[in-house]
Amino acid sequence: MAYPGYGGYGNMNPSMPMMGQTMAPTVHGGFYGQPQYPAGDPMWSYFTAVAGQDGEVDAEELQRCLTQAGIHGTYTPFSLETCRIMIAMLDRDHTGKMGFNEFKELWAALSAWKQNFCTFDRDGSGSVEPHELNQAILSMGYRLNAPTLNSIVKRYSKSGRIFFDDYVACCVKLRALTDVFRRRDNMQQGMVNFIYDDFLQCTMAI
Ligand SMILES: [Ca+2]
Ligand SMILES: [Ca+2]
Repeated sequence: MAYPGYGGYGNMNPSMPMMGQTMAPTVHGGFYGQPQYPAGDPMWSYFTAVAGQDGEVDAEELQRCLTQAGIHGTYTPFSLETCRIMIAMLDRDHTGKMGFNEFKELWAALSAWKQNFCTFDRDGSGSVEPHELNQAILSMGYRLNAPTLNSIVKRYSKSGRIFFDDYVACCVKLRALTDVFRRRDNMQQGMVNFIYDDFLQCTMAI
């Protein structure tokens, strides 16, 4: 199956920093042992307050801060399980927690996903229908066939509806697995060779 270039992978937020671009050093000391951040990054002080002493955000801290920030709006706050998925999926440096860049990436993605969800949840009931989840996924730029969309719906729906929490878990996973795949797909043809351990490493973390 041919992909229409990168667009086929769902490049929903092109303005966000991607892996490989110049970003702030990691929380653990940067290059010379001292973290350096762009002066006045409004997220930094918020992040350090959330992260606490260890300088990184774990699932409980993430759940607390997302609930307090009210990102879920009128919807049910995120479950701890979804917060675990968010961390597992966006934990690029494999610390098991979220550093500053990972946190910022999640934050930007969450706002976009919520906006997208709201456009489909017109009556504000907190859930969307399977065909609306399909439309949402396609509107993010992913090109998936019907059987794939069906299996996603089966996995993320409850009594035929998809709730905001599950919707976000679905978006996180789709994005992270697509990133993993895309990074290995040198020819951009939608085809990759995985060795067994590599495949498990990519998918079992979820
Ligand atoms: Ca912490
Ligand atoms: Ca991390």
